[in-house]
Amino acid sequence: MTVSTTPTAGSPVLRTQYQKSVAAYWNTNQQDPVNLRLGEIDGLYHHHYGIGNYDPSVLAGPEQTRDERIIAELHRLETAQADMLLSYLGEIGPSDRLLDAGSGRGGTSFMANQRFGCQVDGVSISEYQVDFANRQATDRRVADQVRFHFRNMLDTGFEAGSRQAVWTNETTMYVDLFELYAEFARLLPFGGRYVCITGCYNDVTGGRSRAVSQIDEHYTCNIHPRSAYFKALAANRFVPIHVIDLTSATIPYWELRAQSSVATGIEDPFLTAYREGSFHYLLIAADRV
Ligand code: GPP
Ligand code: MG
Repeated sequence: MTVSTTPTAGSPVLRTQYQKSVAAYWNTNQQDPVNLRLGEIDGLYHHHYGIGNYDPSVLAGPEQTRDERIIAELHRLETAQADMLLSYLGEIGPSDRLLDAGSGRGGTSFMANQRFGCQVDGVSISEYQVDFANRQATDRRVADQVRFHFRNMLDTGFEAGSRQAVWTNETTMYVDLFELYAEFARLLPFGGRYVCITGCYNDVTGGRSRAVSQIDEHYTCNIHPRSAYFKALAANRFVPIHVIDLTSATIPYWELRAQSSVATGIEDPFLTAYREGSFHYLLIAADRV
């Protein structure tokens, strides 16, 4: 057996039993049509949700092509979510370097490269995802600019101050936020930007609701309270500049997904959690000072 290590630290990529179980989930539960059929549309494979209103005509048109229209619409909303995240990275030039922390099958990384023309590195603790995304990079002829690495976002091994911006697109529920932001503070120079889209539970309504616990169980994750983000950012020299509650913008995506052939069963817990107010879908953009 080989134990892959990060180049600088020499420590194993998967450090804990929990991380091994998360990696096992993403290495094996990968054939869900909710992700593959959407990705096949244009080769952007996302592992995050969507925002914006759906076009109601997708439900009204001819029955035989209805599901196809819904799938294309879900994909459009997921791409809109990634576009919004990227629009908060600030001024990025072709010579800047970006980090996608928890890069999945690479969708947001490829969009960033397209948008800014710069180099992007993605890290994931799933070797399946890293291989998949690197194959996509080759197919898209951007393998010299967009690279995916089997590395831990808590210990990326990249050089200190090497990134103009870092983002997490729905990945922070797998890690300790204090450890994560300590690593990002190392990677970003003064004035660097961090953007996060996440689901977090509502401190005002109390602890994890039943619906939030069901989401945790489904994905083997640990959704953090909203407050944890701001405590961990402040403790690591990050100052929020934008905080946007996207909860109402993501509900239509879940309503549409619930009516599609690619629904996975997690739609009801998301809709319940958002509607009852126990859970928020948040964008946070913060500057490293
Ligand atoms: C999965 O995206 C996203 C997560 C596991 C993070 C959890 C997010 C929260 C907001 C709590 P996916 O595209 O792999 O999920 P699915 O297969 O359900 O579409
Ligand atoms: Mg998905």
